Amino acid sequence: NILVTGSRGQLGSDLVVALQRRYGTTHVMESGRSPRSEESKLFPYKVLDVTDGRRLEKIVKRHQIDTIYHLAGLLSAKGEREPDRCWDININGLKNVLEVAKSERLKVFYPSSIAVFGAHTPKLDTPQMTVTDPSTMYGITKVTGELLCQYYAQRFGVDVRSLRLPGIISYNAPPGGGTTDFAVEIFYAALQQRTYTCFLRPETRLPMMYAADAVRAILELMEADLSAIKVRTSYNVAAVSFSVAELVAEIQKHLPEFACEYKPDFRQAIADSWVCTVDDSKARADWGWHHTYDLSAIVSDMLAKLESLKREQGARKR
Ligand code: VAH
Repeated sequence: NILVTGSRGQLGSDLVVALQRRYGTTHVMESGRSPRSEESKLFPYKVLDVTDGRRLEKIVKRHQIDTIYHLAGLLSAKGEREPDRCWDININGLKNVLEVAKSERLKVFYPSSIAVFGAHTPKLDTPQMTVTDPSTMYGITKVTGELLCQYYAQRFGVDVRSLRLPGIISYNAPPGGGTTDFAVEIFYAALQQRTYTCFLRPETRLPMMYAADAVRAILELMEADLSAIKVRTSYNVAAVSFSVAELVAEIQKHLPEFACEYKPDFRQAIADSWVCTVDDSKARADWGWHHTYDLSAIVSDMLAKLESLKREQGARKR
């Protein structure tokens, strides 16, 4: 059986659906810090704070868990507001997962991030092996997390696999507390108010990925032959890189009246400390990674999906 921590987050919401489709609903146990909502009572769910290692171990043993997708964590912007909590959840939570993986012989997925990069990392075509000198607490926990994963893999033989994910664009659940959140918020704003105030400057360029691609990357990494996995810190994976202005222009192709204003805040410095494009040739060579959604495909699909969600909600109300 599979356990997903932080299953109701932005990535978890999409990953859980894919896991349920692949392995069957009853084999996917979701977990998070808050009690589940009424509508989802049909699916296995446990209240779990990942910093509680004892409870985690109990759940793993009682439900014969063999694989954990460990998505619980605090993102970059929130992490800057609450650095102590960010360290506690991101590091002690991961340590608990790795400990139980070691004793119960579990397989683990760990999401790292392009937030591991920093001021001295090459900004273009960032290599797999490069300087990782993050300036945020979130980035520091991700670098530490990658090294912890590699340590548990090499020292104790834990099969833990990881991706350095870029910003994720998705429509099932809103993002919470990240610096790349603008790339999701902008779609809701474009459809509802036809205007958006962005907290980053127009020329800010970041690596991004559509959730469908991110979910497939995770599944393919986890299903790859053990012998194919050569990187035990975390694989660079890339899809698209675009500036905020380019995203706005692409949305305007569908909604010409849409306008974006810019009011950069503290998140600008975070975005500026990251990279623009990532070299993911190692992931492509080792286990066949490839992306499918480019910017125009992401924008058309996002707008279509959000429109149809709105129609469904409207129909339900009536
Ligand atoms: C954040 N979405 O904005 C995350 C991410 C690439 C950055 O890890 O904090």
